[in-house]
Amino acid sequence: MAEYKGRYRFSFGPWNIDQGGDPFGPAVRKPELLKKKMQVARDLGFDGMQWHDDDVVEDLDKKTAAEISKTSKRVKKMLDDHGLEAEFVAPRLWFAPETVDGAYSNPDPKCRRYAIERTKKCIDIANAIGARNIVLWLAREGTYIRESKVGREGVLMIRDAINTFLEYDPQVRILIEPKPNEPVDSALIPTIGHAIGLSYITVDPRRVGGLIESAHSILAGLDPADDMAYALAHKKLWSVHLNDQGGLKFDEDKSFGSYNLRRAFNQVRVLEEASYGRNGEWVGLDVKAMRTQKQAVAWKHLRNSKQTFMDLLEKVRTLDTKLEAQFKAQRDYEELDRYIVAHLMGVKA
Ligand code: GLO
Ligand code: MG
Repeated sequence: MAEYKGRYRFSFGPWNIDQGGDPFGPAVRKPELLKKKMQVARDLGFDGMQWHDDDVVEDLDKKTAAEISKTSKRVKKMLDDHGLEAEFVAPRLWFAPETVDGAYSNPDPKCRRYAIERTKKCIDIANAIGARNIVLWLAREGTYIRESKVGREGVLMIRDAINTFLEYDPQVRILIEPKPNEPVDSALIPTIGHAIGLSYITVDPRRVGGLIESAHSILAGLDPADDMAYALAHKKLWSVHLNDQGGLKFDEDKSFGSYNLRRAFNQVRVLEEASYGRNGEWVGLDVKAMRTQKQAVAWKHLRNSKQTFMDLLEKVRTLDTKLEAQFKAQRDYEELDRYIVAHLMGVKA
């Protein structure tokens, strides 16, 4: 067991208190003001918030540099007033007409230029609200049909874009959030292994790392705890989006641990044992309220996810690792299996 018993810092983004719309039905809740979302964060004991560039500056594409700076400062002040920090800003590169067929890997050079300029604005916003990290969720960097693009070229275009950002701001750190599909059929950077591989072919690999979302690993058929372990081995797990997922479905963003408690336990364990957080890493909760949830209580998924993390942390810290070592030495994995299940249920093995 690691000797570091750090305090975990939690964050979520404004999109995690949403209106409940889905591809088959409209919004079922009214939008909440940013101020209200910050109050929820503060009241639930979160330490920070995550941002899309246009969560900070609405209609970003239409704003001048002076307007961007002024609005960012206002949001920074709101954060300060609520005692919250900004963890990262992510460019929203999946909404504009220029990003219909991808952002950095769009076959049209004009569209690629748009994506790069938009990301530079995102970096400026991050600096203005006190975040050193930007997150690239590469939503549309991929294909709907394999023959539509040359995969190798697409990967190198993404690398070139990342190099541009590393050179644009010598301090910025770039966290790639991989996802295998949705909205595209097939992503160019589908897993953390791809993201880390990509980091090594940039001009400054020390400033390119990863953010792992549980659901995205599961959608790739992988175990999120193993994905986290892989990134930790490379010293490149710089943030997480904990949530849960009922198998290979759409990206459900369920509350952490709500579907598979043991899988959640192993994620907390891998983080704890690697002293995650010691270098300032955050625990982000990328969870959504169920569509059935009424307006007034559409924040409980955040409270519950954080509480489940803390409860599982207690389970990690009270695990009898001597007993576990004995089972391992005897190669009695059936006994180990039952011990873990019993420990999670709080019953005798
Ligand atoms: C979608 C992603 C998305 C990102 C967010 C920040 O599947 O999880 O919510 O986390 O845009 O980059
Ligand atoms: Mg996410």
